[in-house]
Amino acid sequence: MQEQFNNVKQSAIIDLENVSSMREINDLKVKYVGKSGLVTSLLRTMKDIAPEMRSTFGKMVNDLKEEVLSLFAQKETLLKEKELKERFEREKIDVTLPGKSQTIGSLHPLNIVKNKILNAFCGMGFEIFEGPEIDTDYYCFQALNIPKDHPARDMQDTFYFTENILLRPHTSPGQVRTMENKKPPIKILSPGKVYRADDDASHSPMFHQIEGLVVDKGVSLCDLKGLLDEFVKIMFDDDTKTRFRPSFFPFTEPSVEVDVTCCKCHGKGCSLCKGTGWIEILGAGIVNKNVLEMSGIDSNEYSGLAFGLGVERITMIKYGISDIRTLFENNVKFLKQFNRR
Ligand code: FA5
Repeated sequence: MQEQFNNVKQSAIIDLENVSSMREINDLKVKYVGKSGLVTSLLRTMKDIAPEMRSTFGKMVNDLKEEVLSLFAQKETLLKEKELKERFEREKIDVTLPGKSQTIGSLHPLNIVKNKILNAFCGMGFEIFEGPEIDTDYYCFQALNIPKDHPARDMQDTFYFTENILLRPHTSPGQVRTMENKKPPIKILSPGKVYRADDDASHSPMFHQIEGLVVDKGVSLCDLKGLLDEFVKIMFDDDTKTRFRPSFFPFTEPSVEVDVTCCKCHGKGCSLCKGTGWIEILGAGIVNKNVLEMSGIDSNEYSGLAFGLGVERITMIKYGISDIRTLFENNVKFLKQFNRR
């Protein structure tokens, strides 16, 4: 009998030597101490044992069971330590390696310049008014003294949805909407996206304009010149020169276009400025009396000045960008140059 017990124990020792995972240990537990396991089966032979020997036999079976379980426990401890060691080895990290640095976003150059322009004018007492990008023929043209079929409509190659609904080709409708809702004195800026069927190195089909409007008693061309000279001084370096050129806009009389010296050639003449040495940044003028009257403002009592500038143009001049399209390609290498943090 003792030999049978020793054999079971010996067999458990040998089996345990060959296991290498917790799953195998669990299988072995079933083999030895499970319901039909080798140790448990010994108890079933109790009926063949002489009654006076039964308690000794029962104790021996229990002792054997405890010994086998203790062998399992020892092996389990060893295996767990081994598995933990292997896991640590697998998941080892070198805490001395440098971390991955986070890329920090920055404002788009157009937003940097737009904010600078808005700040320059807000510092001179202007308020901001934003109008809709999809607007009517009335606000974009008729109320600006450009009747239907007027040749001046060709100045802005407009995208129409219907005969009367269009993508605004300039921010000048902001003038009309403000004058309809506000009594003078008025001093507003109307920034936003505008759309035209234009596409080359200095023209984009979608671009940003900022409209400025001042309406008060006695506003004159001198005020316009002083205001824009001050603005150019704030925006550009001291070497940048300004030029006021007579021009035509149906909504201003007289009208001017303001040019600054070319960023690329500094006035010598190059492909960007088409050999002239100058780049136009804005259109401006004294608000046409018809426009004031159509918006309900007495043109005998009040006069106004207005200007509309292109944010892309000013950005290109400030940063020496020769192709407007680079501003919309979202090339991170290009955009990173403007991250001043
Ligand atoms: C106008 O849009 C007038 N509404 C401006 C104005 C307002 C005049 C108030 C008088 C009084 P113009 O079409 O010239 O004007 O455009 C103004 C500026 O927008 C230009 O000087 C230029 O800087 C910019 N611009 C015009 N077309 C484009 C384009 N396709 N891409 C990028 N910038 C443009």
